[in-house]
Amino acid sequence: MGKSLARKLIESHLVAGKPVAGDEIGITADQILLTDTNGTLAFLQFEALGFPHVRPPRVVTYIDHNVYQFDSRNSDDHRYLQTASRRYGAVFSKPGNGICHQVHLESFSAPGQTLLGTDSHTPLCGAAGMLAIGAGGLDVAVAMGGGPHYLTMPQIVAVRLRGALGPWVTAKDVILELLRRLSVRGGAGKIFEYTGPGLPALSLPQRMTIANMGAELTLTTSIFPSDEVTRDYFRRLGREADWRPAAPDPDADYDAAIDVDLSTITPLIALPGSPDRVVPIEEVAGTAVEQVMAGSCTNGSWEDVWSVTQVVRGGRVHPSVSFVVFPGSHRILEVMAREGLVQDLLAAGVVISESTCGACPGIGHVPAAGARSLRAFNRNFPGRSGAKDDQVYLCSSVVAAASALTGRITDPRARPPLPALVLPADFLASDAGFVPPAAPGEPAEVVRGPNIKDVPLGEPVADRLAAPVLLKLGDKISTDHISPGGSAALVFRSNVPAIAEFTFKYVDPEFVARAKAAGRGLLVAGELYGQGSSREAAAVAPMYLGVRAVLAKSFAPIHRANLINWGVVPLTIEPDTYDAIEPGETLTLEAVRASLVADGRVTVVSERTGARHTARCLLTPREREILLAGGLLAHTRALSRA
Ligand code: MIC
Ligand code: SF4
Repeated sequence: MGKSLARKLIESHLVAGKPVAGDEIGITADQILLTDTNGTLAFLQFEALGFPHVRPPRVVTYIDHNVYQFDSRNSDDHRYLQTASRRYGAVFSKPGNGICHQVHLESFSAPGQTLLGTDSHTPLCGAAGMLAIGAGGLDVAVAMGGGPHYLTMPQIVAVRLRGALGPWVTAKDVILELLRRLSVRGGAGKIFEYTGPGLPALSLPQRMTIANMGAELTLTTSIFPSDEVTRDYFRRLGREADWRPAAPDPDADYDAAIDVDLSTITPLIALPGSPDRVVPIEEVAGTAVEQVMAGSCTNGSWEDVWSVTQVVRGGRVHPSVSFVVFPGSHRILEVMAREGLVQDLLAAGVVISESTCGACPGIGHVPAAGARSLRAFNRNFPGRSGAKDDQVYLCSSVVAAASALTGRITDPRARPPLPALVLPADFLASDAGFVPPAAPGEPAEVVRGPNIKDVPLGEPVADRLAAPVLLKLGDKISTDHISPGGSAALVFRSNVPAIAEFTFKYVDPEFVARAKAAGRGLLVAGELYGQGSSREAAAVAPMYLGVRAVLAKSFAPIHRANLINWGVVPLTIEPDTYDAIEPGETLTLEAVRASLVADGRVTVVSERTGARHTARCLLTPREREILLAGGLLAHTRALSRA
């Protein structure tokens, strides 16, 4: 039997373990990307680990989230990232140069290579035949120093595409359809590898949208082959020399397969609250919206902004709607200007933002109380837009554009079909937004502003832990619930004591005070605890507030890795244990260390009822050492003292 593309890339980068689904493997990263949110802590940890220089051939630091620099503390972090990048060997991408994933694909992606990023949508570069994985900052810091990236070998699932998309149906609808079928849990522990006769009809930007939003399925990553479509795009980017073919064997073996007939997909909408609450557009057509947003790392390609322009050209954004477009990169904005799109959008009353994440994680354009916001973005977890009780719907770029004109969610199929897409002859643009690292021997000082605080250390796991349940949560708690976005919080990603104050802000405003008063605490949750972003703040902030273990029915993989890296015990519990636990009660975790070493079965005793439950924490030997020591930094410190 032949090999899938994902397996080939894993095997060619394997440095530890056996690539058997479910086993721990270690792979090398050829490329790394950092952002100005998680990347700051990652670089601080890289320094704390004592590495002299980045080891992978290509490391790029992007200022893309806090681009508006609302506060000098953002700029402090950016200056730190710029000077640290220069000193330690990373390319620096200036604020406004674009959103990491889009820019990375355009300027650095390389078919057949691996990419590790501090952001959960790093898999976007899988569209160009890379094995691209998102991780927490500490894991990325280790890989920056040349260490392997450890992960559980995923199952590799073939997604067999056939047919072609109909008029007004887009790649966004393909990924929303997968979310509708499989839910946000459906991809945990899996890689989706796209194959089949429908593939050549999907452009590279369409593949980017699908690979990007695979993160919402909780996939380890998504991958497309690098074929003639990829080559054509690389040629237009002026990077044909970087193009390589990358494909599965014709008789490739997969762990499972999913069939998707592109011709049967229709325009879809995700209802507020979760990207998998997907319904056909007919169910919500006519709903009034006050805000429409398009762009972001999911729908910020030239093709997206071109289709938006086609829809609004000659029209006028509805008086009650604010319509903002976030181009994915400065390059795209430059091509938009060259090709006349900027003029057409402005004439229709569209606001063109700097190329930044902006409204997507709640940085600016926060909706009014109760207002409905329709977004061609990827996430709509409650509160993510920066407003409590927000009403964010997700859709494609063309649905966004058609709705911006009418002020209501609008099915674009009533309109005549879009003209066939004609790509510009090239996507060549200025590279002035990149700053190279210092040449060898050139002096480069790292500047730490007042917002940069020391990175806290976790504590070794206690042998016996008696602590109150600080919060009992339901299913699908996202990292946006745990450590919310928004400009007020995001300014503190390099300042753990300060960002800790935002923990569970929208879920329970009393949480922080309660945790501080208790000194030590536990969290109890349902399925898929920690889904969504790779943000380490969602692990380190609760740890800083005294959370020593999370008892959940299941965990999102990146968040579980982050908890271990910060010395917080991730315990899996059965539904009846979950049901039996009351918020506020004290639980005793008996012989924790010994149990983690023995078989990972930890006895949990309720002080209230005396009931004894078993929770499980199955660890690899590497994870066990890290967790027992109180996390990766504490573990590394202990090793260097030994
Ligand atoms: C997101 O989309 O949630 C973010 C903001 O890009 C995060 C990164 C972060 O929180 O720093 C992600 O996706 O990992
Ligand atoms: Fe930025 Fe949104 Fe993409 Fe995250 S999902 S990288 S916040 S645009």
